[in-house]
Amino acid sequence: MRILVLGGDGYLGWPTAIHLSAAGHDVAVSDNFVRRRYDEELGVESLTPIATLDERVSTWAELTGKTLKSYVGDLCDARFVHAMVADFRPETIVHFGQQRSAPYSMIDQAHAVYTQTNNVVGNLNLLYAIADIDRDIHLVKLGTMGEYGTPNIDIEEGWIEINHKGRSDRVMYPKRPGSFYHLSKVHDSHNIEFACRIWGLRATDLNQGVVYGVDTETTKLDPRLATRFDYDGVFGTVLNRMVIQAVLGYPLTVYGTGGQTRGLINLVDTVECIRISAESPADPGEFRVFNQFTEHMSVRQIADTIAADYPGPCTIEEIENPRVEAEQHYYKAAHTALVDLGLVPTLLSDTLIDHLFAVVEQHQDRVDQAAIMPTVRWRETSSELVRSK
Ligand code: NAD
Ligand code: USQ
Repeated sequence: MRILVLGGDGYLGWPTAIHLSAAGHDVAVSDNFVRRRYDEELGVESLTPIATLDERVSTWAELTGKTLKSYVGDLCDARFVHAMVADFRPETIVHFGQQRSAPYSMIDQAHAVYTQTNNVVGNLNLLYAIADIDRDIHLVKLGTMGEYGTPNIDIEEGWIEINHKGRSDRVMYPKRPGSFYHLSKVHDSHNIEFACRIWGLRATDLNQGVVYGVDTETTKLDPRLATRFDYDGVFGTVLNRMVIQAVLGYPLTVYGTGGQTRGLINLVDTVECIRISAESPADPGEFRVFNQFTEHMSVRQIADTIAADYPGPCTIEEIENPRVEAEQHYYKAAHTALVDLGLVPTLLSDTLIDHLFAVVEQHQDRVDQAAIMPTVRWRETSSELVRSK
């Protein structure tokens, strides 16, 4: 199958691209490298050294003989998107190419506007390119579990049957997300569902939980194939951050009381979920939603698990929550669709955490401790109107 991976230079996009290539697909990657520019803007860098996309692609060809075509450009540039899709003629497009940090989107007005423009416009350009060039292309779009928020009822996989005043309907599950980033994904979901309905496009929206982990079978083949690993207060996700904090002897930063519960997924399962979704496409006109996580834990449970596993001293500190979010809430979310299609979950284990400790120990001299504490506060607004490039 011909698969185009957008955001193919990112944390998840790169390992997915080579996972799909290793599985025998004809893969192309696309990116505008803006993620590397956020690092420059914030003065941070990935814990793991990462090669350029050109070096990654040539290393993959050297090791496997497989060629990955690459397209460098901005998804907000409609002409670029159209030309790329017309040139590669993919059967599946996997869309990872967005600004994905909730704190980044909450820095100030300029970052909120940038995030929603980048994400919503890029996705719309893609929908138009698919509609114009080949409506049979299957769009596999990365959404997020955070689209749902933390409702006081069970979370279903994208759709819910509602009975209201004696009548019933199947409607998109109500959304109540917790950041302007998460909201951008809600807007995307609605735009995609609309495109499926009016143009007959086929799409799978993957509402993914928080990803942790640093390598897969393919990235481990050579250090030049390594993917990024973020730990800073803006881009680092909770479990990855806490592993680094443990190794550095830094208290694990639980925001508030830590009762907030999130779906989690290991990087090796992320890349498998994408393969499974691509190989079992949605039907024409279908807007299909899968909840892509394998287990759920509260932030406090994550901290307790890491502290218990760390061989040295490790403390946990509840710090003032910089976000506005429920710290105690009901959480029961369905996540059976991907398992039904064949996913065999890789659950968090001491072995996995120990491996992460070892990776961090290898690169700990690259950590900037000043970048660990959170700096972005949800309640604060700033009138900074232009985002520095
Ligand atoms: P990432 O920032 O590492 O990768 C995203 C890539 O997209 C980057 O390389 C960036 O340069 C590129 N990009 C952004 N805007 C672009 C544009 N306008 N044009 C071209 N390229 C652009 O993020 P990630 O962690 O790999 O996440 C990938 C996707 O998965 C995102 O959509 C994110 O919302 C979703 N997701 C991530 C997680 C997680 O825990 N990392 C969890 C759930 C969902
Ligand atoms: N948290 C802490 N301490 C930390 C970091 C985070 O307690 O040091 C808490 C946060 O307050 C939040 C939870 O951990 O309650 C998750 O935070 P996170 O930064 O790990 O994840 P989040 O901001 O939700 O975003 C990440 C990815 C995003 C993806 C999302 C999946 O950056 O791209 O969409 O996970 S989900 O959370 O399911 O929406």
